[in-house]
Amino acid sequence: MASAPASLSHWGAFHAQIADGDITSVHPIATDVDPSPLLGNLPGSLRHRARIAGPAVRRGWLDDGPGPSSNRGADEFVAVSWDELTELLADELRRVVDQHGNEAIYGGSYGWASAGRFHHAQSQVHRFLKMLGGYTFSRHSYSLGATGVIMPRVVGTHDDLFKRSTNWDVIAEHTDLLVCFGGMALKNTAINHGGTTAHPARGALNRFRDRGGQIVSISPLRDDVAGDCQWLAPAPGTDVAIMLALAHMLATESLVDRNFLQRYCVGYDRFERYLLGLDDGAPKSPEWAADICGLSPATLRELARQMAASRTIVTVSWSLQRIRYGEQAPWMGLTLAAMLGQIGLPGGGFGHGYGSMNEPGLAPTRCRLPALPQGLNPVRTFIPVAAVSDMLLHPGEQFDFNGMRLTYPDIRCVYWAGGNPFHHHQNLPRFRRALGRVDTVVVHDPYWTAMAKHADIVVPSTTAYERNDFSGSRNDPMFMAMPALAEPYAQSCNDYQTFAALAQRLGFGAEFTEGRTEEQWLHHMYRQWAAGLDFDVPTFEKFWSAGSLRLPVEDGLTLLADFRADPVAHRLATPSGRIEIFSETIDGFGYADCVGHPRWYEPREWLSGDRAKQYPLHLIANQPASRLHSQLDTGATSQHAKIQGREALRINPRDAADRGLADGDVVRVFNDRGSCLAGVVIDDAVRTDVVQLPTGAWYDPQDPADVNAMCVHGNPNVLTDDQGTSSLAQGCTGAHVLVQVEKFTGTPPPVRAHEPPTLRPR
Ligand SMILES: Nc1nc2c(c(=O)[nH]1)N[C@H]1C(S)=C(S)[C@@H](COP(=O)(O)OP(=O)(O)OC[C@H]3O[C@@H](n4cnc5c(=O)[nH]c(N)nc54)[C@H](O)[C@@H]3O)O[C@H]1N2
Ligand SMILES: Nc1nc2c(c(=O)[nH]1)N[C@H]1C(S)=C(S)[C@@H](COP(=O)(O)OP(=O)(O)OC[C@H]3O[C@@H](n4cnc5c(=O)[nH]c(N)nc54)[C@H](O)[C@@H]3O)O[C@H]1N2
Ligand SMILES: [Mo]
Repeated sequence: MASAPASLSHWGAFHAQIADGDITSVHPIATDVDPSPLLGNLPGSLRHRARIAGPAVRRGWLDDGPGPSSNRGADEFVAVSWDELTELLADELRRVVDQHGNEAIYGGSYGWASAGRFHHAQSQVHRFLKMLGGYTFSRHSYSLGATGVIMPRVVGTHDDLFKRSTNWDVIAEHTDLLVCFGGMALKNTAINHGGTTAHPARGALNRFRDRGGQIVSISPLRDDVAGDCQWLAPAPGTDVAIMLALAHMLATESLVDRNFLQRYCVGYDRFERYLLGLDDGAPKSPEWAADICGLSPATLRELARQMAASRTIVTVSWSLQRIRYGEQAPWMGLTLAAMLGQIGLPGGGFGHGYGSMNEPGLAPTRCRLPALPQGLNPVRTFIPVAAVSDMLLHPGEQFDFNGMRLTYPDIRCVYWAGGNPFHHHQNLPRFRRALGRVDTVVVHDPYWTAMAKHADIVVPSTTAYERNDFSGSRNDPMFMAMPALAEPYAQSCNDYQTFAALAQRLGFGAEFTEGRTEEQWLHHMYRQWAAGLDFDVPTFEKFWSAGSLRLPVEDGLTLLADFRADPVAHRLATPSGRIEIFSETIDGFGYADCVGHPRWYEPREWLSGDRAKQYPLHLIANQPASRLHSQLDTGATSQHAKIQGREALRINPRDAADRGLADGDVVRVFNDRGSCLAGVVIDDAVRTDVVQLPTGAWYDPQDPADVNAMCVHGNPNVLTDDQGTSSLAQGCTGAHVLVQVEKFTGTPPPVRAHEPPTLRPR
């Protein structure tokens, strides 16, 4: 057994023990004071039976050729050689381009894949498809679909809200009160995009509390904040009404900082008319909000006064914008913070995503990171990322997005590398129907995920631990080498090699590889990067043998402190240069579902609506504590959290008793879109009328041939609504859905999610 040098994952840096080509155990690096339990998913992951051993083609596609098929996900596969795969795939790409044009390839390919700057699957697939002549692309993310559109319009940026957020140390030292809409879930601070090497959030919150700091957590789950806090559990999806009531209190009790609004914002007057109900006759008072959210007017009043009397940060989790009308919560949170007038003061103001990612609160590096050159996409057609089923089902139809009227292209080939739509997309029965319409689905993945099982052409990728790479994140001082820990599994190949072979066959091999091997690319990217820095870094060879490199960071940041200090020199990138509480631009779009100022909209999936009469439980489909999305669902940490092999559904004791449920039962969770099985955990940390079923259990249809089949494993996306946040952002709304839950009687069907499909020799 060999102990390998340190490597990096999205959820932490670690040393691994390796035996027989697999990771046998992992130990966090010594400097990580609060390592993530997600590391426990790595042992056994490299040789797991769910790995894709070699190239494979769906039987029906091989026999009948490209074309729409309802058999995706139910067919068997045929093993082919790499040569055959390359030929088939290159010919099919050529056919689609020749017959339908490059626009007919959807290379949205959204997903997190693995940490690593060179082998980053999305960078590889996008570079390749650009050189092929282009592809229909996607904009924004499932993470921040609404924020990514609304916040640049009203505060001039979305990235800087995270990258240049108020530092944890500043919060620990200066903040008195954290008012956390969506809580501040430490489970989510396990991870960061490019990898993460330290987890400072818990320690910072401990120091904050030791200084007397207080947390008010507004969330349906008590354990969204670890340790002491005031827990308020309103009806999910009503945060904007609560924020409005707090704003109403500030406005009517002369607690608004009008100097701040005057100097740094535009449009407060227009918003205040709405707030006070001058036009609609409905003041957004604590009484008004109480009817919506279920918190008492007294609680709201007291909170508003406490906020005005303290050094306060209003934080909004990312989950609050992953629901219908998701643009409103971050915009209204910012507006509330602006009314308090503390934006830009140490320990005061606004935060977005503390407890959503190990990024807000961490100091940004002073430099960019090495990157694979991407080139330009000759095709200009795109969709907002979560509109994928709409696009596939409605070619030629028009839709609204961010002030534009766009048309869905006619997609013939869907190309995915590094993501899992059967994890991330909503209404999976609908998505399966959408996938059935195209000629060809190509998937690169190391594992037989549901997306791979629904593909026509399956390309076995290596994992991050079977190749050399390096990685880092923009809010992490450590840039890490990621040396291969094991040989590639079976016939799996780096995505780079696959694209290089395809490019070769398609006639742009030299352009794609620039004549470099993996090793030469790492050297080249590092040197290019080093040459552009204004400080010295070691040679590549020295960096590689040291295993890591510490980058300079900007400590002690306060969000928008520079803007506060000088709003002219540091004007925001909004039309007015200021915070736009009223946006003329958005108002000018004329959307009914997102007007010129933040406001309350009644959603369909909520406890006080008509739909709740049939489906009376509000399901929170949040990020799993036991893994990253669907990744390494086979691992020990993920498996230990399952009940009878199914994803755990948490339910309040009262709601469980009403349904005669006991801990460990299997339940059917359903609505009119679909159903899944889950295992019961009864827990009073969950608000009444709410159930929680995290995302990430691999989709496992009881009858793979039936698009409407029940998922026997507990994937909540068979239930969620596939609708955008609004005409403005069209973001993902998967965080919430109404359901009913009943005890499942009889023998539950076996879970086959992690079993490979039937694979025949050629
Ligand atoms: N209902 C609901 N749905 C949601 C959410 C929610 O809150 N509620 N959250 C949404 C959010 S925020 C997100 S970000 C998405 C996440 O959705 P995804 O990012 O699509 O989910 P992952 O499971 O991370 O998928 C990554 C895939 O890449 C594969 N992979 C890893 N390394 C490599 C590699 O080197 N090459 C290739 N080719 N593949 C590789 C992994 O095996 C895995 O299958 O889910 C969204 N979906
Ligand atoms: N362990 C782990 N960490 C992760 C991920 C993962 O898969 N696993 N995924 C990462 C990714 S890609 C992203 S984008 C972030 C996402 O970060 P978030 O979107 O913030 O994460 P969630 O866990 O979906 O939601 C956080 C909490 O919001 C609360 N909440 C939900 N709805 C409401 C509501 O209507 N009102 C209020 N007040 N609270 C509500 C829920 O109780 C939930 O636990 O997480 C990242 N961190
Ligand atoms: Mo995300």
